[in-house]
Parts: sequence; C-alpha cells; structure tokens
Amino acid sequence: MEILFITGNAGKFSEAKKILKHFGLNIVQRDSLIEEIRSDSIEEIASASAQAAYAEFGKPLFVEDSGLFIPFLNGFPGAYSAWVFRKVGNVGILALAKGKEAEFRTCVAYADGKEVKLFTGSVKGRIAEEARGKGGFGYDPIFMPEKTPGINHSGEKTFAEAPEMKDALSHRKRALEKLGAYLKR
Ligand code: ITT
Repeated sequence: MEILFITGNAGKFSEAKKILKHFGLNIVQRDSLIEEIRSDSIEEIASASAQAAYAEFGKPLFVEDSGLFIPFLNGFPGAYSAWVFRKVGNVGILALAKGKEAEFRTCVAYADGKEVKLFTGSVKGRIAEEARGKGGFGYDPIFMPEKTPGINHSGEKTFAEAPEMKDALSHRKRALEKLGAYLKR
C-alpha cells in the first residue's frame, strides 16, 4: 500500500520511512505549498493540514506536526517550534532552558477522504547543557530522552549523538506505530 507523507522536512521523512517499513507500508514524500494554520495545538494544525492536503492530492496521505515543549517556559516553543528553530536555533533554546525538562510531541493526521484520524506520540527528557552530536535534525543535538524501560541507553546522550536510540523511542516512532497498526487492521 502506497501512502503519501506531505512534508518539506527530509529528516522527518527518512525516519518515517524506516518506521513504517516494518508495517509493510511504502511512503512517498510530497511537499505542499499550502500554509499551515496558526494554533497552539499541534493536533489542530495536523488535522487542518491533512484536510487541506487531501483536497490538493486526493490520495490517502498523512501529515505530521511536531514540537518541543518545555514546561519551565510554559510549553514554549511547542507548536511554534519550526519558526523558533529558524529564528534562534538550538543556541536560543539553550540560553533559555539549559538543563530543564522537555518533551517532544508529534501528532500524525491521516486522511483518506472519509475521515481524518489522529495519532499522537511523545517522549520526555531534558535539554542538554550544550549541543552535542551530528545525527538527526532540528533540536536533536540538545534533547536527551529520559531512561526508558527495555531500551538500553544512559539517559545522558542526545538524540543527535545516538540516532539508533532515537529510532527506538522517539515521539515520531510512537505516533507512527499507531498509524501503522491502524492501517494494518
Ligand atoms: P513540515 O513540512 O512537516 O511541516 P517542519 O520542519 O515545518 O516540516 P513542524 O512544523 O512539525 O515541521 O515543525 C517542528 C519543528 O520542530 C521542526 O522544524 C524541527 O526543527 C523540530 N522537530 C520536529 N521533530 C523533531 C525531531 O524529531 N527532532 C528534532 N527536532 C524536531
């Protein structure tokens, strides 16, 4: 089964391709020029983008909206993560929230013309003291996931230092596994 993943982010796409392959799903990347709505809610953004994309492509597809949520900053940058990353990057987040608790969240929205289904995933951790590692993308060099039962990692490495650890427990993996199971049912 071929499904479109509408995204302009190559890092997201390559992670999603690997995750969904385990479900026998082949995904194809397409970019859309439709502008995202502005909202504090990644669920609202993903849902609106999926509907707009279905109107454009007319095929089963999904979109994904993600964000880094820092409780000390009242959830900032949250649904504004892409904009904040472009403006101030990891240096800006380190200046504001070094060592603080953080959470990555993803909302995947799947549209097939009949319905829009949402699948969420999250991972808790904290912001490192400095950017470390070369893997991944975006905020990966400054995010250290907390220890997770059944997954062998120290809790001290960033996603960018240990991409295989990211593959095993990321917010994206958790959300896309739900999509995979839904499509396989
Ligand atoms: P789309 O075309 O899919 O919208 P985007 O990069 O604009 O791509 P988002 O709107 O979901 O994606 O923005 C989330 C931002 O948060 C993104 O630009 C990254 O900088 C960051 N981000 C999302 N997932 C991440 C991850 O797994 N690791 C590190 N940073 C991530």
